[in-house]
Amino acid sequence: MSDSPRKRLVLFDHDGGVDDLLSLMMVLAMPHIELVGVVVTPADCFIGPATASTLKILRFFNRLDIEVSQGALHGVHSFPRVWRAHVYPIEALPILNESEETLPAPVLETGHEFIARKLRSAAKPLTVLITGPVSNLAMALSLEPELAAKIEEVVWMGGALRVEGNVRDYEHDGSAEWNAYWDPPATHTLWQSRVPLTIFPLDATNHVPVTRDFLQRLARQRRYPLSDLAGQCWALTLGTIPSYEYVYHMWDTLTTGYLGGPQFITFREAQTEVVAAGPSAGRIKEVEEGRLVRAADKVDIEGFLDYVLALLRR
Ligand code: AGV
Ligand code: CA
Repeated sequence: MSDSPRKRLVLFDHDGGVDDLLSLMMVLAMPHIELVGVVVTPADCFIGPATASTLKILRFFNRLDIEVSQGALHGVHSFPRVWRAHVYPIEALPILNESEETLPAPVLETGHEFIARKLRSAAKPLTVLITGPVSNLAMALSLEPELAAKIEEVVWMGGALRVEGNVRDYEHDGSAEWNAYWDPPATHTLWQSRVPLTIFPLDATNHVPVTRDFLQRLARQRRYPLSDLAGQCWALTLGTIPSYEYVYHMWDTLTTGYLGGPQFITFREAQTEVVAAGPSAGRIKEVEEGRLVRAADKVDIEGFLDYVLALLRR
């Protein structure tokens, strides 16, 4: 732990997917990042095992001093239950259960209260990294709009601008990405705020499938406990993928990797709006005069994968 003034302060809100927990490991492994708190949103997970997994990963890094909060807000559209259950085997992995050190309870504040307190009390602006729905931040900002001044940048995995979405649901046209679709009104609310928004839509994350070749390279460095753990997490995703996705992707891990390796990503400016309801609910579409966001677009895939492998060598 260190309070070096040159470290970037990051508040992380994730929703307990395998990809989200891998992102937590990456952020903890980045030397120039100071993680100031973690929120677990009950979206692409069941909250119990997702919170326990989060705490066990913090314990694995010897960072149980970092506070964890549970989100209390629920979106309009539930994630498929089979996806939400992916987190159960993670919590049970032997490598996360070797330690006998007692896990602390999460804080009593709910996710949006916790985010508000962390921003309010921050001595310098925070980066808010979100790899699930944005409900907690949207609520915190609508209750206290002045907190926007305490945010350096919001970095969010979500949206599908010029590519198809990944929602397959009744009465939906497939144009939305799941994190935006879980709570379309919250996504819409965040879009009305003035915080600098950097987004990682499917347009960018489609470039980074988790390939067998990548997993093989990870296996070769298995002697590093973090590589072993990460490899087991990714292995659990095999066989869980709907056919239209073909393979698991580095959705959240690409987004998180940007904090440590921005040079591997190319961005473009996009003017966008959020569809709040109806058959395209949660769609983020480009429109003239829309809300300006910085959208990840292209990825230096080789450079990025090398970086991830290096980060996991510990
Ligand atoms: O839409 C991508 C988001 C990311 O934050 N999540 C997964 C990542 O954590 C939803 C999702 C899309 N396809 C999925 C998802 C799948 N096949 N399994 C689990 N979650
Ligand atoms: Ca996620």
